[in-house]
Amino acid sequence: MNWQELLDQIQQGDIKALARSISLVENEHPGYETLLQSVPASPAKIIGITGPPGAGKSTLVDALIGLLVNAGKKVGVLCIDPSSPFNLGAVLGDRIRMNEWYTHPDVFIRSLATRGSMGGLHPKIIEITDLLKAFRFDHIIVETVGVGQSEIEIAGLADVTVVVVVPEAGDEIQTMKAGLMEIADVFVVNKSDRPDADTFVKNLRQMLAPAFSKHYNEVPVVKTVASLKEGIPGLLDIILHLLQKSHLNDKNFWLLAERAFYLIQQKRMKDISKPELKKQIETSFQKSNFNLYRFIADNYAE
Ligand SMILES: Nc1nc2c(ncn2[C@@H]2O[C@H](COP(=O)(O)OP(=O)(O)OP(=O)(O)O)[C@@H](O)[C@H]2O)c(=O)[nH]1
Ligand SMILES: [Mg+2]
Repeated sequence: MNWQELLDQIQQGDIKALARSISLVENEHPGYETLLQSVPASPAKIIGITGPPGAGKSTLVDALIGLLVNAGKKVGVLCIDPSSPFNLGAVLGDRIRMNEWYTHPDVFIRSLATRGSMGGLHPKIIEITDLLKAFRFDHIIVETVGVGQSEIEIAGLADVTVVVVVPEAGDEIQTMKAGLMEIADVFVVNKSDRPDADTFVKNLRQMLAPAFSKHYNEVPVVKTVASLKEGIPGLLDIILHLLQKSHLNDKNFWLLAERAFYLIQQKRMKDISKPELKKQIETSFQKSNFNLYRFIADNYAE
């Protein structure tokens, strides 16, 4: 494998080379680290879009792509489907929602199944976004369904995290508070064509108040009707403003630390599997005096 040639092709804007490199990294093709280690630093930022299933994330992304492409930008989009790779529902949904962009030369869209990784995100998500950066996209958007861990993890990946909710989710908002509320840089209340939208926005602002007692004013709440492309320019302005601001504080370094932590964790855990652990424990149990701490000290000493 000539990794340098592949990287050159990616940097020259060869979409096929990009798609191929993603597959190679996904499959951990021998030597793929060489490619990643050669990717030069890039100023491209990651916009994370998360929220409950069906909130209108893909419709919103579709509208954001439209604005960015019109402004002459190149956009890379990753849609992460937390369900099994056999559930094609969400992938098909992305296809339909972003149909217009699948063949556009300035847009690249890829759906990734999480394949039951530890958290909610795709196990190679950091690496794949770095490949998109090598392609010199101006903007990279990552859509994840906010269930379980994924919404927490997206905050460690994205430079700006947009949380999309819908007016009817009144009860849900209480339960997701701990997760989604803390990670949101911007709240989008989509489907604001619904009659109870204003009440919902008011409730959301109130709910944000205790959580962000000091700076809740800093978390904007934007009303949109993604299906009619309403409210999208305002949202994009806020996102771009926040991206710019993230240059100025040390959030950058926290994000890099977060990503490094994740990558180190993956590397260290690489050869450890639960079924294998169970087998070893069973064997060791049959000997005598099983002790979990001694088992670990004996078998997994640093
Ligand atoms: N009424 C209304 N419907 C909307 C709006 N935005 C999206 N929808 C519809 O909501 C449905 C779900 O939209 P998606 O964009 O697929 O939602 P999603 O959050 O990406 O869904 P998943 O990726 O499956 O979690 C679709 O039928 C959209 O047409 C909106 O602002 N108002
Ligand atoms: Mg979607």
